Amino acid sequence: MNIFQTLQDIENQVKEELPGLGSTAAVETLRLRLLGKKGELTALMKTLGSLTPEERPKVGAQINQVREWVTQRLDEAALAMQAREREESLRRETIDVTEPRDPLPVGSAHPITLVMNELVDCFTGLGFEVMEGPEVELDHYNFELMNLPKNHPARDAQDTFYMDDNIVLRTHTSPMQARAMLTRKPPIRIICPGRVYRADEVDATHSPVFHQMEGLVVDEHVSMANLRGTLEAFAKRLYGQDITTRFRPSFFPFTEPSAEVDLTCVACRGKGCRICKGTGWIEVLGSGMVNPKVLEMCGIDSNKYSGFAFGIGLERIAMQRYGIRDMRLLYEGDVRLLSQLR
Ligand code: 2NL
Repeated sequence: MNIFQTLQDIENQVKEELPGLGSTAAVETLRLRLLGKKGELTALMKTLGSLTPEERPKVGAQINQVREWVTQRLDEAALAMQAREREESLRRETIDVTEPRDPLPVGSAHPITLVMNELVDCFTGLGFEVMEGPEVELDHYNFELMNLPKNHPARDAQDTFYMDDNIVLRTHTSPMQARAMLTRKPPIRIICPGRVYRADEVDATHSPVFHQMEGLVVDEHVSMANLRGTLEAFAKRLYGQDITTRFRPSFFPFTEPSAEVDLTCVACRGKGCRICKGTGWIEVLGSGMVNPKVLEMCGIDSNKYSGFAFGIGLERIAMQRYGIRDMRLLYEGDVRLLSQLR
């Protein structure tokens, strides 16, 4: 076949096919077909050997010219197509960062945390300071300093998780208050909220892990009247002005005298209902004047200073507040329940 005809044919192929090619990959396929090792132009070059020495330079120049022309056309096309492909992919992959996403489910604090925060607000508003401490405690702080010596029968009332002879999971937050008395000088006004542990079987009203908030005031001339006034203010602040307190004699080794404190039933405001079993009162906390023995063991002169203390169970308040009859519901983490209590 005529070489010039073939060259013309190659030029025509480029002119016809190039405009219709849709991708850089198609351009490269055409490049391979014409200029590759087994390409048409490469094949033509190989035929130069069969020409006469006079023809050879002229035909060789012609082939080179066409090859350069083809190379240029293909390069141009490839470049234009790359730019277009890039633009397209940018458009296709654009993310609209202003587009509203699916709503995230909103979490909330646990009922125990809500109650704890509320009580903390009440007491910090009355001038108390929050102190927190370890949940693993020395027997000395948890029991000895609270007037519960080893072999004292009252220890049995607080079934204790012993780590070893001297280390326990705290059965109340009192050890932190003992630290406060040991390290500070009166006036002391603190609350100690936190997790406490007792080796109880799980049932509707018991859990081996629960929460407590204790309060302690130590100063000169602190009296039972101050205790009652403080708890009255707390009750009214928490539940409203019509709520009051009722003190009943009780016993704790760490306070003397001691009192159980009832609040007006919040459900019936004192009229008597199922929740307060018709009495109009709900038992909410334990309290008393700090036993002078406890003051002395904690390095405070009981002739100069006196104090009051109280302990509030947070689970009980949360259960009353949210009408939960079974304590276990507070620990199961069932979102269907928790999402209703905010
Ligand atoms: C209850 C009773 C109470 C205390 C806790 C206390 C702490 C110190 C000294 C004296 Cl450092 N007392 N704490 C006093 C009376 C009662 O808790 O029923 N809690 C749920």
